[in-house]
Amino acid sequence: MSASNFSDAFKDTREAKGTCPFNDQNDPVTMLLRFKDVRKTAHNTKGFSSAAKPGRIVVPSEVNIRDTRQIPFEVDPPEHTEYRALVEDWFKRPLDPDYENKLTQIVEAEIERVLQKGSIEAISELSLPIQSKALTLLLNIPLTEAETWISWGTHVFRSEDSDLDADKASILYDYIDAEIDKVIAVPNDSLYSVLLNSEYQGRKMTKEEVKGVLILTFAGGRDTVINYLTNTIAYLGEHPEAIEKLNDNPALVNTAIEEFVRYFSPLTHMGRVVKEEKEISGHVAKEDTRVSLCWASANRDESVFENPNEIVLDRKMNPHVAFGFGAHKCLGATHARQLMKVFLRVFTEKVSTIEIINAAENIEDWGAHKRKVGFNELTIKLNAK
Ligand code: EMZ
Repeated sequence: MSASNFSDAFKDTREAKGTCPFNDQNDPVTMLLRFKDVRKTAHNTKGFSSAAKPGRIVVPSEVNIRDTRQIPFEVDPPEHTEYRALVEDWFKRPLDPDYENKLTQIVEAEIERVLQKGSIEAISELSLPIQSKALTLLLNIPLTEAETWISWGTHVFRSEDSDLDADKASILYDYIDAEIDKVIAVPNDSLYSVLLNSEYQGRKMTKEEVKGVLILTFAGGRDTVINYLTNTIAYLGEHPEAIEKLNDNPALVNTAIEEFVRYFSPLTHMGRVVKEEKEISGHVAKEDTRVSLCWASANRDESVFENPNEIVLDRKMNPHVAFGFGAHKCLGATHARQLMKVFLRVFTEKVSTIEIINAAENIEDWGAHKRKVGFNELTIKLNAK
């Protein structure tokens, strides 16, 4: 089986039924698998809420390891709209040429560094350092801070032995608390300071609210971005002709990144709590139960995407939902897209071929469905141009 093949785990159930149950820590969730149902439900923020107990809309649920509400992610309109407006401009900064240049320098340095080595493990030696260093730009803090985050590993709430690791999570919470206190004492130009000076409903944001935005910023784009980068490397390793095509044709990079993110769908799904009972593809969603919007399944829906299981680098119609849909669509998407673009540009400029030495798949377990989301290990050798 090839490393860069990510099969459609949900195909049969999506076509036959459209939904499937998953028992998550005795708070069952019904996964919605069809593109149409996923979009409609994501759009209906009144009937399907994100403002449940903190952690409950995440699958697996994080209610047992988190009390802080992630903002704006776990808030419904109209409050959501006001929070989102406070952070929207900041999260558009990746479009500034200066930001893009700095990001390019970071990615170049990381790729140069591993080109000097023999074989490398791509997640720990390339994807994780790139994700962490890029995040210093989004937060607008010194690059050296990334070393601490690299030491945390791929996911901030999950570890090798456990899907929900409270001890690991508290490292992040304590770190953010300490950073907030430092910035209160000595204000700077970072996201922390900007948030601490922001006004919500005519009053300053509280420390707890600022922490909520920061937890989301650290957690939301971590394993997702790391998996995206590693999976893309595996694809390029097995499709060397794509390296040349992308390097020769910069415009192709724009459609390719959307296609990779559709195909890999690094975030499998996200939950909602039902506020108004509704029938969806035969499932009666009862009040206060959970449903999940399965982005990964929707992105392979053959009624929307032609040849959904193929990577078509220049795919024209690509209304994927890998970054979510509706009011809650990914706040970090501008940063992620800029990183995806810069990475592909620099990588195809410097690397000629990739040898895949060892690949250990990371398989998510959603009860009846097992889904490959990335790798636990990807050992490779990069050959320079
Ligand atoms: C939450 C989530 C956000 C959650 C867009 O997704 O990402 C997950 O990886 C985290 O565990 O807490 O931030």
